[in-house]
Amino acid sequence: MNKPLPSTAFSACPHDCPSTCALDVHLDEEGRVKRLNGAKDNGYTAGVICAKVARYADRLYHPDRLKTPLRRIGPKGSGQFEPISWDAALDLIAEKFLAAEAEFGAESVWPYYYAGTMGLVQRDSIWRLTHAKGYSRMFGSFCTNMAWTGYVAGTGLLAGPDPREMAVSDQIVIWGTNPVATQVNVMTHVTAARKNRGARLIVVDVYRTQTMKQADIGLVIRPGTDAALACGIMHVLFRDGFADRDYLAAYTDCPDELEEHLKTRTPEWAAAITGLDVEQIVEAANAIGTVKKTYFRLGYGFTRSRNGAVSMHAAASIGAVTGCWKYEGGGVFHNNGAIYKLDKSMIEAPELLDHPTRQLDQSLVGRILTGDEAALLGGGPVKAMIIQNTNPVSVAPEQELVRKGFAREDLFTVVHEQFLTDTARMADIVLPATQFLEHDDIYKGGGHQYLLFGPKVVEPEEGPKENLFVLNEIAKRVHAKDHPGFHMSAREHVDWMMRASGYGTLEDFEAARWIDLQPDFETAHYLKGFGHADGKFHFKPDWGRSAAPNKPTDGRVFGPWTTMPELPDQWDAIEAADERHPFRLVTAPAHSFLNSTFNENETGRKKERRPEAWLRAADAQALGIADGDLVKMGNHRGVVTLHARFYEDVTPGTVISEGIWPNDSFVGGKGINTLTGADPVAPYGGAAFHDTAVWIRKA
Ligand SMILES: Nc1nc2c(c(=O)[nH]1)N[C@H]1C(S)=C(S)[C@@H](COP(=O)(O)OP(=O)(O)OC[C@H]3O[C@@H](n4cnc5c(=O)[nH]c(N)nc54)[C@H](O)[C@@H]3O)O[C@H]1N2
Ligand SMILES: Nc1nc2c(c(=O)[nH]1)N[C@H]1C(S)=C(S)[C@@H](COP(=O)(O)OP(=O)(O)OC[C@H]3O[C@@H](n4cnc5c(=O)[nH]c(N)nc54)[C@H](O)[C@@H]3O)O[C@H]1N2
Ligand code: SF4
Ligand SMILES: [Mo]
Repeated sequence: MNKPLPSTAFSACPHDCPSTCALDVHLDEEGRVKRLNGAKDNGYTAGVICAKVARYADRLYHPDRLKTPLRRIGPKGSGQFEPISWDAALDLIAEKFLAAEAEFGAESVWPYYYAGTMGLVQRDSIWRLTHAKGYSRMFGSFCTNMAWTGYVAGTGLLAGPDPREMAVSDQIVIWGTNPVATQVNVMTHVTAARKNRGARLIVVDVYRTQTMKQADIGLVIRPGTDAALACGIMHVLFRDGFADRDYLAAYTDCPDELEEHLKTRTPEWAAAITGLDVEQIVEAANAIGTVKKTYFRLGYGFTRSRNGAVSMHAAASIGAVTGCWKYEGGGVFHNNGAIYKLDKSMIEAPELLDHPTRQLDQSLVGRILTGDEAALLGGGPVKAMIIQNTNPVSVAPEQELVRKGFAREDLFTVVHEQFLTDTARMADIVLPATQFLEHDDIYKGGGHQYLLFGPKVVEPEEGPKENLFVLNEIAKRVHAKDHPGFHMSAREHVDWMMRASGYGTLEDFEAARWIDLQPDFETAHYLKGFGHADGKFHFKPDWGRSAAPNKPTDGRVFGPWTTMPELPDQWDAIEAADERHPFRLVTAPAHSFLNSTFNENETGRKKERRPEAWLRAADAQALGIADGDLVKMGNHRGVVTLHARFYEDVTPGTVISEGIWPNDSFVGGKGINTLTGADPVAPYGGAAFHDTAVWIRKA
């Protein structure tokens, strides 16, 4: 029989993951999506993607996908909705937004979004509406603030050596990230280096992750003590003659001061803080000191603490002491945000904002919706929201307040979603959203250097609409200031942005699939100077005044920033354990979920089993807790109920809970972020998701 061969389309992964994979999409004879693969000819993706995206057909054709707009008919959060038409939904949204504006001012409307899609058109068009109407702006703080602030404090720029250079490195240090779960492509290049060159792998984490299981040297430290480890390592580097003094003199701001300062930061000092043995610290320092081509891949995880910016800066400083930056396969990489010089003005229309508006902190959504004056920045209440690409009723900290806020009968909430998430369940209007294979967009990689086109591959069913459509339709109905961006398709936006940025046209882009924007070697390795005005790496950042890619526009500085250490040092700002809260909780990512995305998927859910608290048997038994017992875990923010599991590869007093599970998968319906704090981290905000003191007892 002559069966027609399945055809292939291409796209790019839209999810909030540093890998931003180039995808091949395999279609069946009816044009339905079957399976996704990593593009082999993309130098970073190199044919590999994670399992959850490979089986994307499960998500695309999931029976629970939202197909029609819904209007709430029961109490808030009851899950009782009735279908309505798109026109009726959009008209009602406009009516409510206009009413809020008339009574409470335009800033009572708060468009709220995050990176559920990383597509620049679909994710960021919400700014055009925000600017055009003078609605409250959102300060994004869930994810990157401490990491970017800390890295840029040192380098002056959010960019670094080509991530593909990991494959030609002699040693890779994976610090505070779990790439086997969170960005699998790092492991592709690490594995190549190990196979081809016998490269050594060093991993720093707070438990023995799947990544650490592959390491030659695995360092399990106490949460929030990375700067102590970094200082202990740098002490040995100076002491034992591993510091590259020529490099230090040419490329850094105050090497002598640093050396002097580190004299007391001995391995013994660092061991007492981190929980490591002195020998482990010395072994790691010797490894880093003797291998010139060392590539540091610094992640986000270790920065999600109240001292996170300081930890990132301290870890990044190690590379400036050894001078590993000079070598191909060496240097310190975190993210490539700064290499993409994109003109986003058609998408975001910043010129439409003609007066200052407040910038409400995304992570403080619970406090904001419950009327906290400080969080509201002294302004009036939030009365209406449109939410796209994020699930705050699960992922945001201080869930008790978040739930209370979203339960307000006087709050009008629109949630544009693919599934009936915990947040959508709280909405007044739910709008069905397309998935990335059903709309066009453009994506840039954080963990690499490609700009990728992600075209629509399949037609959505009747019902789901793309973000761009929803925003443009609302803009029209709320009489937003007009802008050409409100009248362009996603393809037209991509074409405009490519031309305006000097990267060619959509036509070229579509034919090429992606553009490699890797800067030249000398630039990427800062051999012509670092990003600061003086061209130096700064061991001594001007915390509170330093440049950072993501800080509030009104000059706000947060937390006890005036006590941030001048030079790399352990900073005592974490939520320390005390007698009443003897444990420190880290809410690490689950392999099969991506934040709360994919937790609708049966296969993934089965793999992850259930929400659990992993702690040492001795810690548990001292509380009369047996393996598998149901336990309560709590602090002043709230209490969650989940199962305990004995787990020995953590320091005493540390608890790991993997994954952001749907709230109803917890006994009692309260998710893990009931326990995490929203207080903005010094100096430029961010949420300390892995820095929580808790008590535990048998349920
Ligand atoms: N499978 C999966 N992939 C994901 C995600 C997911 O949830 N699941 N999330 C996506 C998103 S939004 C992001 S931002 C990235 C984040 O990816 P990563 O950069 O990997 O950051 P995290 O996932 O927060 O945490 C990574 C690791 O940091 C460790 N960690 C926590 N506290 C400390 C500490 O104090 N010191 C040290 N040394 N380590 C610590 C955790 O145990 C965890 O193993 O991943 C993306 N990819
Ligand atoms: N306890 C704990 N909490 C955390 C973290 C942690 O490590 N521990 N990590 C934090 C981090 S790093 C982050 S980035 C945040 C992320 O948290 P969120 O930004 O909420 O990300 P997701 O949970 O992935 O939810 C994204 C939602 O967007 C929807 N979506 C995807 N594409 C589209 C689209 O095109 N249009 C529309 N309208 N919707 C779309 C998806 O269906 C999904 O429900 O969570 C934070 N919360
Ligand atoms: S590894 Fe990250 S970017 Fe690649 S397919 Fe998976 S979620 Fe998407
Ligand atoms: Mo994130």
